[in-house]
Amino acid sequence: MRYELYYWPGIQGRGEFVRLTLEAAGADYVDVARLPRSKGGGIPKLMHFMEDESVKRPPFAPPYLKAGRLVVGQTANILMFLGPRLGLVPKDERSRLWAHQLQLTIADFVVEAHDIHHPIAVSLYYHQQKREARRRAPHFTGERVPKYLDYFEQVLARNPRGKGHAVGSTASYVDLSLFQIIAGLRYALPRTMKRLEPAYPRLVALHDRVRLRPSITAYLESDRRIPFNEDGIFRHYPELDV
Ligand SMILES: N[C@@H](CCC(=O)N[C@@H](CS)C(=O)NCC(=O)O)C(=O)O
Repeated sequence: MRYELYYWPGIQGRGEFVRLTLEAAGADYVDVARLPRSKGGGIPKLMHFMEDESVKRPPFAPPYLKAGRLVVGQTANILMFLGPRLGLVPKDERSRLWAHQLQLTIADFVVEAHDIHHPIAVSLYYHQQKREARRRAPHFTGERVPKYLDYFEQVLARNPRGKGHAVGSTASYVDLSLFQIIAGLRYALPRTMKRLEPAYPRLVALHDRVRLRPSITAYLESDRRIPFNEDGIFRHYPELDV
């Protein structure tokens, strides 16, 4: 199966949770919008599934994944689809539901991480909502980041199968997403993370283990990994790192 990932070509964004999963498994995939138009890629190709009336089950927003004739949208839904196929979630139903529950919680966190720099409207630039962003920032860094990280640290601590995984005794797509959360927060909020990280040894160790998976190390060093930047979800605005 050759998977087609459809996501904005210039950012890690939500697409990165899918890229990490495909890369960790060594799956055969194309990052369609990153291909040149001459090779069937680009933004028009991305827009097609959302805008063309011939598409009967259109996704609302990227990322979405095409697998044969199936088009799956919503990050957590894509990962729920890919997990069993790529061996990145345990097979039993309870574990799959738990993984999905954790991934939906990660999706909630991603919204909040985005809204720190876009507290008023997605359609406005950061500089048009800077005042409100500065007002929101200490609530995010002081209340919400610790609340979510406390939760995920507890999830790791309480996993009865232990061994530093979020779900069961083997690596899952949730581990990969937690890696991305820590990496993104370190980029966006280095001062906050320096202050907070000592309280989260399990999350930091999980991040390090994921980074050292040979397939992930190779991916992070390749040009398939788009660097963090100020167009994505995790943006480094020092004035918000309070
Ligand atoms: N809940 C969806 C959110 C998708 C989403 O917000 N995608 C962003 C890019 S990361 C987008 O292009 N949104 C366009 C819009 O909301 O109008 C998911 O997790 O996949």
